[in-house]
Amino acid sequence: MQIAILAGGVGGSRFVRGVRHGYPDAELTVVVNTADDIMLHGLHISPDLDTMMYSLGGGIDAERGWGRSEETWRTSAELAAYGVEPSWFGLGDLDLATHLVRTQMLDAGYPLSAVTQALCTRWLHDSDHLRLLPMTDDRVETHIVIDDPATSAESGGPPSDAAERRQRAVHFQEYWVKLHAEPEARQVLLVGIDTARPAPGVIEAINAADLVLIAPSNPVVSIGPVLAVPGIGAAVRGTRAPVIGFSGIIGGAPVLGMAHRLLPAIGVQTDAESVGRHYGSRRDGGVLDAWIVDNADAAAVPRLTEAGLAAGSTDLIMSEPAATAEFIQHGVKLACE
Ligand code: GDP
Ligand code: FO1
Ligand code: CA
Repeated sequence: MQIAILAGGVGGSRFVRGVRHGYPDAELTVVVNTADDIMLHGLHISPDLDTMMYSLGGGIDAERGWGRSEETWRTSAELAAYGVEPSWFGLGDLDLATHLVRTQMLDAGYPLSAVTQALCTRWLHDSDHLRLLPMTDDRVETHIVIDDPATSAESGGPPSDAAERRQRAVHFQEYWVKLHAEPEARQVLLVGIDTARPAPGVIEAINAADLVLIAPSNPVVSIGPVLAVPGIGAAVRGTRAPVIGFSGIIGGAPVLGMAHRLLPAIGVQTDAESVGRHYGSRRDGGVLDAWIVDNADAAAVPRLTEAGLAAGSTDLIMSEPAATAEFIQHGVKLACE
């Protein structure tokens, strides 16, 4: 069996570990968001790819959910001592080696997909039957438009009307890590998405899959960019495989992260039903056949069914791979009935 999974970082990797547990013999292809990627200190950093790679390879810091286990921060401290910015993004000493290898290979002309494959040879083995693909080899960056606080400072008070209010776009990492998602997100921009092409193997994996699974990853900044790469959304809409999505929003809030700060900016309420409707039923031009919500959101199931989705509720907490596998199998069964 071949399973294609669309995913982001922390939530995505927990989900993939559940898929691995539930389908030990399947060939898994994980299409990973790269719109969180950022260039810092001349290095190309791919947080979601690295989170996925370290998680599946046993090198993740389990408590943080990102970065390397047994990490140290001496290089970051030295950079700070030189006054080198940005100091708000922590690059661990072990993690830095990954960014150095990636950047060197990219500079030498290898595409990100080939670099990812090379990095993964250390962490994954052929016998894992698990492949990580970046959504694209092209540069795409999520930027968040916020009100520029400098505007009100300059004019000595808050702007009098919306037209006067100046805005600025910050990289998603700046919004999340530096600004802690505190400023209201006015708009989410996927810079570079229009001309991005799916990385080699992505469309083939979706077309050849027996199952396509959409992880409970952030709908705005993880799954959103993957589906927005021209050709990927269409492949998901057109595949012969059932497409099953799992909600990362439980009881009106994300289990972790900042989805509730970003969903309003794309006009979607922070609840499992609204996210399911946002992805939409393939019957009506969306990407889903089935949408699985947590028991806390069971009341939405009849409405989702009416909206053309095979919907069901179950316990969606990814406490350990076995529990995750259980809800994934529940979703697959529901979709295939
Ligand atoms: P990121 O790229 O590191 O932000 O991670 P993802 O985008 O892959 O996943 C983040 C999303 O996973 C958040 O919106 C969370 O609500 C969701 N998530 C995290 N843990 C769980 C869980 O145990 N169950 C469910 N259903 N969703 C979760
Ligand atoms: N998250 C933080 O909150 N602070 C950091 O300093 C930080 C550094 C970092 C370095 C490498 C990496 O792969 C991830 C890192 N993250 C950090 C996590 C990352 O910012 C986000 O959680 C994801 O991009 C959201 O998916
Ligand atoms: Ca991410």
